[in-house]
Amino acid sequence: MKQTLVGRVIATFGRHLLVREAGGRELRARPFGRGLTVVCGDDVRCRVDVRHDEVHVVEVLPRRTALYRATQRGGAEPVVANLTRLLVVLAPLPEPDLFIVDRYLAAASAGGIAATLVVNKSDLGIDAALTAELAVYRAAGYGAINCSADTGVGVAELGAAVTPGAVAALVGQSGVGKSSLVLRLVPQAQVAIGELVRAEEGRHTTTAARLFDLSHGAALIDSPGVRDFAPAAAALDDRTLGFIEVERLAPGCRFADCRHMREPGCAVRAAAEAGALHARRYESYRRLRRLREELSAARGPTDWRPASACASVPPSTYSSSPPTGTPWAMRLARIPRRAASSLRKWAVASPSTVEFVARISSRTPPCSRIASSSRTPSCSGPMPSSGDRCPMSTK
Ligand SMILES: Nc1nc2c(ncn2[C@@H]2O[C@H](COP(=O)(O)OP(=O)(O)OP(=O)(O)O)[C@@H](O)[C@H]2O)c(=O)[nH]1
Ligand SMILES: [Mg+2]
Ligand SMILES: [Zn+2]
Repeated sequence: MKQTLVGRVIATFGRHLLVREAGGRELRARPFGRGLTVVCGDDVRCRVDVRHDEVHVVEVLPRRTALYRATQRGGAEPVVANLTRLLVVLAPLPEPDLFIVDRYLAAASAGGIAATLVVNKSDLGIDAALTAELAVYRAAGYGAINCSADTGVGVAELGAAVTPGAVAALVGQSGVGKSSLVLRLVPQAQVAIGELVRAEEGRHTTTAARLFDLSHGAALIDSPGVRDFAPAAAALDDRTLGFIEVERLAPGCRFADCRHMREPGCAVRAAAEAGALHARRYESYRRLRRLREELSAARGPTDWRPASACASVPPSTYSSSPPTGTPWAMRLARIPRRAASSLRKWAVASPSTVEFVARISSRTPPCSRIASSSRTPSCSGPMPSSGDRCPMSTK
Protein backbone atom coordinates (compact mmCIF):
# COMPACT_ATOMS: atom_id res chain seq x y z
CA MET A 1 0.00 0.00 0.00
CA LYS A 2 1.25 3.45 -0.83
CA GLN A 3 0.44 6.66 1.05
CA THR A 4 1.62 10.19 0.49
CA LEU A 5 2.59 12.80 3.02
CA VAL A 6 4.02 16.29 3.07
CA GLY A 7 6.91 17.19 5.33
CA ARG A 8 9.98 19.33 5.77
CA VAL A 9 13.50 18.13 5.17
CA ILE A 10 15.37 18.66 8.43
CA ALA A 11 18.64 16.98 7.53
CA THR A 12 20.47 15.81 4.45
CA PHE A 13 23.22 13.22 4.44
CA GLY A 14 23.90 12.89 0.76
CA ARG A 15 20.90 11.09 -0.68
CA HIS A 16 19.74 10.16 2.80
CA LEU A 17 17.20 12.60 4.12
CA LEU A 18 15.38 13.11 7.35
CA VAL A 19 11.84 14.39 6.76
CA ARG A 20 9.57 15.63 9.51
CA GLU A 21 5.86 15.59 8.86
CA ALA A 22 3.44 18.06 10.41
CA GLY A 23 2.61 15.70 13.30
CA GLY A 24 6.28 15.70 14.33
CA ARG A 25 7.11 12.18 13.14
CA GLU A 26 10.58 11.98 11.61
CA LEU A 27 11.13 9.63 8.69
CA ARG A 28 14.20 8.55 6.82
CA ALA A 29 13.68 9.13 3.13
CA ARG A 30 15.43 9.24 -0.22
CA PRO A 31 14.75 11.32 -3.31
CA PHE A 32 12.95 9.36 -5.98
CA GLY A 33 14.97 9.57 -9.14
CA ARG A 34 18.31 11.17 -9.79
CA GLY A 35 16.96 14.42 -11.17
CA LEU A 36 15.48 15.55 -7.88
CA THR A 37 17.62 17.88 -5.76
CA VAL A 38 16.49 18.05 -2.18
CA VAL A 39 18.10 20.32 0.40
CA CYS A 40 17.61 21.09 4.05
CA GLY A 41 14.57 23.29 4.60
CA ASP A 42 12.72 21.98 1.56
CA ASP A 43 9.04 21.20 1.85
CA VAL A 44 8.52 17.90 0.11
CA ARG A 45 5.85 15.43 -0.87
CA CYS A 46 6.74 11.86 -0.06
CA ARG A 47 5.40 8.51 -1.06
CA VAL A 48 5.43 5.92 1.69
CA ASP A 49 5.81 2.36 0.52
CA VAL A 50 4.55 0.53 3.57
CA ARG A 51 5.27 -2.93 2.15
CA HIS A 52 8.92 -2.20 1.53
CA ASP A 53 9.23 0.18 4.48
CA GLU A 54 10.57 2.93 2.26
CA VAL A 55 9.86 6.65 1.99
CA HIS A 56 10.59 8.42 -1.27
CA VAL A 57 10.55 12.16 -1.87
CA VAL A 58 8.66 12.52 -5.13
CA GLU A 59 8.33 16.28 -5.31
CA VAL A 60 9.99 19.38 -3.90
CA LEU A 61 7.26 21.91 -3.25
CA PRO A 62 7.93 25.41 -4.61
CA ARG A 63 10.73 27.05 -2.68
CA ARG A 64 9.86 30.40 -1.16
CA THR A 65 13.54 31.35 -0.99
CA ALA A 66 16.82 29.53 -1.45
CA LEU A 67 20.51 30.10 -1.08
CA TYR A 68 22.11 29.14 -4.39
CA ARG A 69 25.77 28.54 -5.06
CA ALA A 70 27.57 28.32 -8.37
CA THR A 71 28.48 24.96 -9.76
CA GLN A 72 31.78 24.43 -11.50
CA ARG A 73 29.97 24.62 -14.80
CA GLY A 74 28.59 28.02 -13.99
CA GLY A 75 25.13 26.72 -13.14
CA ALA A 76 23.23 27.01 -9.90
CA GLU A 77 22.52 24.58 -7.11
CA PRO A 78 20.54 25.13 -3.95
CA VAL A 79 22.33 24.84 -0.63
CA VAL A 80 19.46 25.41 1.80
CA ALA A 81 15.86 26.38 1.14
CA ASN A 82 12.96 28.35 2.56
CA LEU A 83 15.10 30.59 4.76
CA THR A 84 14.00 33.92 6.05
CA ARG A 85 17.42 34.96 7.35
CA LEU A 86 21.00 34.15 6.52
CA LEU A 87 23.37 34.45 9.48
CA VAL A 88 26.82 34.97 7.99
CA VAL A 89 29.23 33.98 10.74
CA LEU A 90 32.80 35.22 11.00
CA ALA A 91 35.30 35.31 13.84
CA PRO A 92 38.71 36.75 14.65
CA LEU A 93 40.01 33.19 14.17
CA PRO A 94 40.17 31.69 11.55
CA GLU A 95 41.18 34.93 9.88
CA PRO A 96 38.03 36.35 8.30
CA ASP A 97 37.80 36.48 4.54
CA LEU A 98 35.44 39.38 3.98
CA PHE A 99 35.17 38.63 0.27
CA ILE A 100 33.44 35.38 1.24
CA VAL A 101 31.18 37.34 3.57
CA ASP A 102 30.31 39.70 0.71
CA ARG A 103 29.52 36.83 -1.62
CA TYR A 104 27.19 35.30 0.97
CA LEU A 105 25.47 38.66 1.36
CA ALA A 106 25.09 38.86 -2.41
CA ALA A 107 23.65 35.34 -2.54
CA ALA A 108 21.20 36.20 0.23
CA SER A 109 20.02 39.21 -1.71
CA ALA A 110 19.71 37.10 -4.86
CA GLY A 111 17.67 34.50 -3.00
CA GLY A 112 15.32 36.99 -1.36
CA ILE A 113 16.75 36.33 2.10
CA ALA A 114 17.51 38.92 4.80
CA ALA A 115 21.09 38.75 6.04
CA THR A 116 22.83 39.51 9.32
CA LEU A 117 26.51 39.29 10.20
CA VAL A 118 27.38 37.31 13.30
CA VAL A 119 30.81 38.02 14.75
CA ASN A 120 31.54 35.07 17.00
CA LYS A 121 34.48 34.51 19.38
CA SER A 122 34.33 38.07 20.65
CA ASP A 123 36.10 36.69 23.73
CA LEU A 124 39.26 36.51 21.61
CA GLY A 125 39.09 40.26 21.01
CA ILE A 126 38.06 42.03 17.84
CA ASP A 127 40.93 44.14 16.57
CA ALA A 128 40.72 47.67 15.22
CA ALA A 129 40.88 46.56 11.57
CA LEU A 130 37.92 44.18 11.91
CA THR A 131 36.00 46.72 13.99
CA ALA A 132 36.45 49.26 11.18
CA GLU A 133 35.25 46.77 8.57
CA LEU A 134 32.20 45.94 10.67
CA ALA A 135 31.42 49.64 10.92
CA VAL A 136 31.34 49.74 7.11
CA TYR A 137 28.77 46.91 6.99
CA ARG A 138 26.68 48.58 9.68
CA ALA A 139 26.81 51.91 7.86
CA ALA A 140 25.71 50.16 4.67
CA GLY A 141 22.66 48.82 6.51
CA TYR A 142 23.57 45.28 7.53
CA GLY A 143 22.94 44.22 11.08
CA ALA A 144 25.96 42.76 12.90
CA ILE A 145 25.82 40.91 16.19
CA ASN A 146 28.94 40.41 18.31
CA CYS A 147 28.80 37.27 20.38
CA SER A 148 30.74 34.43 21.90
CA ALA A 149 29.57 30.85 21.97
CA ASP A 150 32.21 30.27 24.64
CA THR A 151 31.15 32.91 27.16
CA GLY A 152 27.53 33.27 26.05
CA VAL A 153 27.89 37.02 25.49
CA GLY A 154 25.56 38.22 22.73
CA VAL A 155 23.94 34.81 22.28
CA ALA A 156 20.56 36.07 23.56
CA GLU A 157 20.73 38.88 20.99
CA LEU A 158 21.45 36.30 18.30
CA GLY A 159 18.49 34.19 19.43
CA ALA A 160 16.25 37.26 19.38
CA ALA A 161 17.30 38.00 15.79
CA VAL A 162 15.69 34.72 14.80
CA THR A 163 12.13 35.84 15.40
CA PRO A 164 9.20 33.43 15.92
CA GLY A 165 8.39 31.65 12.68
CA ALA A 166 11.74 32.53 11.13
CA VAL A 167 14.06 30.00 9.56
CA ALA A 168 17.67 31.10 9.82
CA ALA A 169 20.79 29.38 8.57
CA LEU A 170 24.29 29.78 9.93
CA VAL A 171 26.84 29.86 7.14
CA GLY A 172 30.47 30.83 6.93
CA GLN A 173 34.05 29.68 6.97
CA SER A 174 34.87 26.44 8.67
CA GLY A 175 35.77 26.80 12.32
CA VAL A 176 34.08 30.12 13.03
CA GLY A 177 31.80 28.47 15.60
CA LYS A 178 28.49 27.88 13.80
CA SER A 179 27.83 24.55 15.53
CA SER A 180 28.97 25.98 18.86
CA LEU A 181 26.36 28.73 18.50
CA VAL A 182 23.69 26.14 17.67
CA LEU A 183 24.63 24.28 20.81
CA ARG A 184 24.25 27.47 22.85
CA LEU A 185 20.80 28.16 21.41
CA VAL A 186 19.61 24.55 21.28
CA PRO A 187 21.43 22.82 24.16
CA GLN A 188 19.96 19.41 23.29
CA ALA A 189 21.20 19.62 19.68
CA GLN A 190 23.55 16.89 18.62
CA VAL A 191 26.26 18.73 16.77
CA ALA A 192 29.94 18.01 16.42
CA ILE A 193 32.26 20.81 17.47
CA GLY A 194 35.65 20.79 15.83
CA GLU A 195 38.92 21.84 17.38
CA LEU A 196 40.98 24.44 15.62
CA VAL A 197 43.93 22.43 14.44
CA ARG A 198 46.12 25.25 13.28
CA ALA A 199 46.30 28.85 14.27
CA GLU A 200 44.60 30.10 11.14
CA GLU A 201 42.56 27.20 9.99
CA GLY A 202 39.43 25.60 11.31
CA ARG A 203 39.04 21.90 10.86
CA HIS A 204 35.81 21.17 9.15
CA THR A 205 33.51 19.06 11.25
CA THR A 206 29.93 19.62 10.18
CA THR A 207 29.25 17.50 7.14
CA ALA A 208 25.60 18.16 6.41
CA ALA A 209 23.02 20.84 6.91
CA ARG A 210 20.70 20.19 9.81
CA LEU A 211 17.65 22.07 11.03
CA PHE A 212 16.98 22.56 14.74
CA ASP A 213 13.90 24.01 16.41
CA LEU A 214 14.30 26.95 18.74
CA SER A 215 12.06 27.13 21.78
CA HIS A 216 10.18 30.19 20.51
CA GLY A 217 8.90 28.63 17.29
CA ALA A 218 11.77 29.51 15.02
CA ALA A 219 14.26 27.20 13.33
CA LEU A 220 18.01 27.33 12.95
CA ILE A 221 20.01 25.47 10.32
CA ASP A 222 23.63 24.51 10.95
CA SER A 223 25.55 24.11 7.71
CA PRO A 224 28.99 22.77 6.80
CA GLY A 225 31.73 25.37 6.77
CA VAL A 226 33.44 26.42 3.58
CA ARG A 227 36.80 27.72 2.46
CA ASP A 228 35.18 29.65 -0.33
CA PHE A 229 31.74 30.39 -1.60
CA ALA A 230 30.48 31.67 -4.95
CA PRO A 231 26.86 32.65 -5.45
CA ALA A 232 25.08 31.33 -8.53
CA ALA A 233 25.92 33.85 -11.23
CA ALA A 234 22.56 33.82 -12.95
CA ALA A 235 20.68 34.56 -9.75
CA LEU A 236 22.47 37.84 -9.03
CA ASP A 237 20.77 41.10 -9.81
CA ASP A 238 22.34 42.28 -13.04
CA ARG A 239 22.67 45.89 -12.00
CA THR A 240 23.79 45.67 -8.37
CA LEU A 241 24.89 42.06 -7.76
CA GLY A 242 23.07 42.44 -4.44
CA PHE A 243 25.43 45.10 -3.03
CA ILE A 244 23.18 47.47 -1.15
CA GLU A 245 25.56 50.41 -1.50
CA VAL A 246 25.53 49.90 -5.29
CA GLU A 247 21.74 49.68 -5.23
CA ARG A 248 21.64 53.15 -3.67
CA LEU A 249 24.21 54.69 -5.98
CA ALA A 250 23.29 53.07 -9.32
CA PRO A 251 20.35 55.41 -10.10
CA GLY A 252 22.97 58.16 -10.45
CA CYS A 253 24.84 56.36 -13.24
CA ARG A 254 24.62 57.82 -16.75
CA PHE A 255 23.51 54.55 -18.33
CA ALA A 256 20.73 52.29 -17.15
CA ASP A 257 22.78 49.18 -17.91
CA CYS A 258 25.99 50.46 -16.29
CA ARG A 259 28.07 47.63 -14.85
CA HIS A 260 29.93 50.08 -12.60
CA MET A 261 33.30 49.00 -13.89
CA ARG A 262 34.75 51.33 -16.52
CA GLU A 263 31.63 52.96 -17.91
CA PRO A 264 31.67 56.74 -18.20
CA GLY A 265 29.43 58.66 -15.85
CA CYS A 266 29.36 55.83 -13.31
CA ALA A 267 28.16 57.12 -9.94
CA VAL A 268 29.33 53.97 -8.17
CA ARG A 269 32.92 54.24 -9.34
CA ALA A 270 32.89 57.96 -8.64
CA ALA A 271 31.73 57.29 -5.06
CA ALA A 272 34.53 54.74 -4.61
CA GLU A 273 37.10 57.21 -5.92
CA ALA A 274 35.78 59.92 -3.61
CA GLY A 275 35.86 57.55 -0.61
CA ALA A 276 32.09 57.61 -0.16
CA LEU A 277 31.93 53.92 -1.10
CA HIS A 278 34.31 51.75 0.90
CA ALA A 279 37.23 50.73 -1.32
CA ARG A 280 37.29 47.09 -0.23
CA ARG A 281 33.55 46.68 -0.76
CA TYR A 282 33.90 48.17 -4.23
CA GLU A 283 36.82 45.86 -4.96
CA SER A 284 34.63 42.98 -3.75
CA TYR A 285 31.89 44.11 -6.14
CA ARG A 286 34.37 44.25 -9.04
CA ARG A 287 35.69 40.76 -8.27
CA LEU A 288 32.18 39.35 -8.15
CA ARG A 289 31.30 41.11 -11.41
CA ARG A 290 34.31 39.53 -13.12
CA LEU A 291 33.60 36.12 -11.63
CA ARG A 292 29.98 36.35 -12.71
CA GLU A 293 30.96 37.14 -16.26
CA GLU A 294 33.45 34.28 -16.33
CA LEU A 295 30.85 31.88 -14.98
CA SER A 296 28.29 33.11 -17.46
CA ALA A 297 30.77 32.53 -20.27
CA ALA A 298 31.33 29.01 -18.98
CA ARG A 299 27.64 28.38 -18.87
CA GLY A 300 26.92 29.41 -22.43
CA PRO A 301 24.00 31.24 -23.98
CA THR A 302 20.55 30.22 -22.80
CA ASP A 303 17.61 32.01 -21.30
CA TRP A 304 17.75 32.45 -17.55
CA ARG A 305 15.78 33.71 -14.64
CA PRO A 306 16.73 34.63 -11.07
CA ALA A 307 17.23 31.64 -8.82
CA SER A 308 14.35 32.64 -6.62
CA ALA A 309 12.06 32.49 -9.62
CA CYS A 310 13.49 29.12 -10.52
CA ALA A 311 12.83 27.94 -7.00
CA SER A 312 9.14 28.37 -7.45
CA VAL A 313 9.08 26.24 -10.56
CA PRO A 314 7.78 22.75 -9.78
CA PRO A 315 10.52 20.15 -10.10
CA SER A 316 8.73 18.49 -12.97
CA THR A 317 9.64 21.47 -15.16
CA TYR A 318 13.35 21.28 -14.33
CA SER A 319 15.39 20.08 -17.23
CA SER A 320 17.25 16.84 -16.62
CA SER A 321 19.60 17.52 -19.49
CA PRO A 322 22.00 20.40 -20.13
CA PRO A 323 20.52 23.50 -21.71
CA THR A 324 20.29 23.15 -25.43
CA GLY A 325 22.31 25.22 -27.86
CA THR A 326 25.93 24.34 -27.32
CA PRO A 327 27.31 20.88 -26.54
CA TRP A 328 28.69 20.61 -23.02
CA ALA A 329 32.19 19.73 -24.15
CA MET A 330 32.39 22.83 -26.32
CA ARG A 331 31.03 24.99 -23.58
CA LEU A 332 33.55 23.70 -21.06
CA ALA A 333 36.37 24.31 -23.50
CA ARG A 334 35.35 27.96 -23.49
CA ILE A 335 36.00 28.45 -19.77
CA PRO A 336 38.50 31.29 -19.58
CA ARG A 337 41.76 30.65 -17.74
CA ARG A 338 40.92 33.02 -14.91
CA ALA A 339 37.58 31.34 -14.30
CA ALA A 340 39.29 27.98 -14.27
CA SER A 341 41.66 29.16 -11.56
CA SER A 342 38.76 30.53 -9.50
CA LEU A 343 37.02 27.20 -9.88
CA ARG A 344 40.13 25.31 -8.82
CA LYS A 345 40.08 27.37 -5.64
CA TRP A 346 36.63 26.04 -4.79
CA ALA A 347 37.77 22.54 -5.47
CA VAL A 348 40.20 22.77 -2.55
CA ALA A 349 37.34 23.33 -0.14
CA SER A 350 37.64 21.20 2.97
CA PRO A 351 37.07 17.47 2.36
CA SER A 352 33.70 17.31 3.96
CA THR A 353 32.51 20.33 2.00
CA VAL A 354 33.64 18.64 -1.18
CA GLU A 355 31.90 15.49 -0.10
CA PHE A 356 28.74 17.38 0.78
CA VAL A 357 28.73 19.36 -2.42
CA ALA A 358 29.75 16.43 -4.58
CA ARG A 359 27.01 14.29 -3.18
CA ILE A 360 24.44 16.82 -4.15
CA SER A 361 25.94 18.41 -7.25
CA SER A 362 26.84 15.19 -9.00
CA ARG A 363 23.18 14.47 -9.20
CA THR A 364 21.98 17.98 -9.87
CA PRO A 365 21.16 18.69 -13.47
CA PRO A 366 21.62 22.32 -14.38
CA CYS A 367 18.27 24.01 -14.37
CA SER A 368 17.51 25.27 -17.83
CA ARG A 369 15.31 27.97 -16.34
CA ILE A 370 18.32 29.69 -14.80
CA ALA A 371 21.17 28.83 -17.11
CA SER A 372 22.10 31.74 -19.29
CA SER A 373 24.65 34.07 -20.66
CA SER A 374 24.76 37.43 -19.04
CA ARG A 375 27.82 38.50 -20.95
CA THR A 376 27.92 42.16 -21.60
CA PRO A 377 30.77 43.59 -23.64
CA SER A 378 32.65 46.32 -21.86
CA CYS A 379 31.11 49.68 -22.51
CA SER A 380 33.28 52.17 -24.36
CA GLY A 381 32.93 54.95 -26.84
CA PRO A 382 30.39 57.75 -26.92
CA MET A 383 27.21 57.09 -25.00
CA PRO A 384 23.74 58.40 -25.51
CA SER A 385 21.92 60.41 -22.92
CA SER A 386 21.22 59.48 -19.32
CA GLY A 387 19.07 56.42 -18.67
CA ASP A 388 19.73 54.92 -22.09
CA ARG A 389 21.28 51.57 -22.68
CA CYS A 390 24.94 51.34 -23.49
CA PRO A 391 25.09 50.96 -27.31
CA MET A 392 27.71 48.22 -26.90
CA SER A 393 25.34 46.09 -24.89
CA THR A 394 23.88 43.04 -26.57
CA LYS A 395 20.88 43.04 -24.28
N1 LIG B 1 37.37 31.19 21.88
C1 LIG B 1 36.24 30.77 21.30
N2 LIG B 1 36.24 29.60 20.64
C2 LIG B 1 35.11 29.20 20.05
C3 LIG B 1 33.91 29.96 20.12
N3 LIG B 1 32.96 29.31 19.42
C4 LIG B 1 33.52 28.20 18.93
N4 LIG B 1 34.81 28.12 19.32
C5 LIG B 1 35.77 27.05 18.98
O1 LIG B 1 36.00 27.09 17.59
C6 LIG B 1 36.20 25.76 17.10
C7 LIG B 1 35.28 25.48 15.93
O2 LIG B 1 33.94 25.50 16.38
P1 LIG B 1 32.73 24.85 15.56
O3 LIG B 1 31.49 25.20 16.30
O4 LIG B 1 33.00 23.42 15.27
O5 LIG B 1 32.86 25.66 14.21
P2 LIG B 1 31.99 25.49 12.88
O6 LIG B 1 31.82 26.85 12.30
O7 LIG B 1 30.75 24.72 13.17
O8 LIG B 1 32.96 24.65 11.97
P3 LIG B 1 32.54 23.74 10.69
O9 LIG B 1 31.54 22.74 11.14
O10 LIG B 1 33.83 23.17 10.30
O11 LIG B 1 32.00 24.68 9.68
C8 LIG B 1 36.00 24.84 18.30
O12 LIG B 1 37.27 24.55 18.83
C9 LIG B 1 35.20 25.67 19.26
O13 LIG B 1 35.41 25.30 20.60
C10 LIG B 1 33.95 31.19 20.85
O14 LIG B 1 32.98 31.93 20.98
N5 LIG B 1 35.14 31.53 21.41
MG1 LIG C 1 30.03 22.96 12.42
ZN1 LIG D 1 27.66 52.73 -12.73
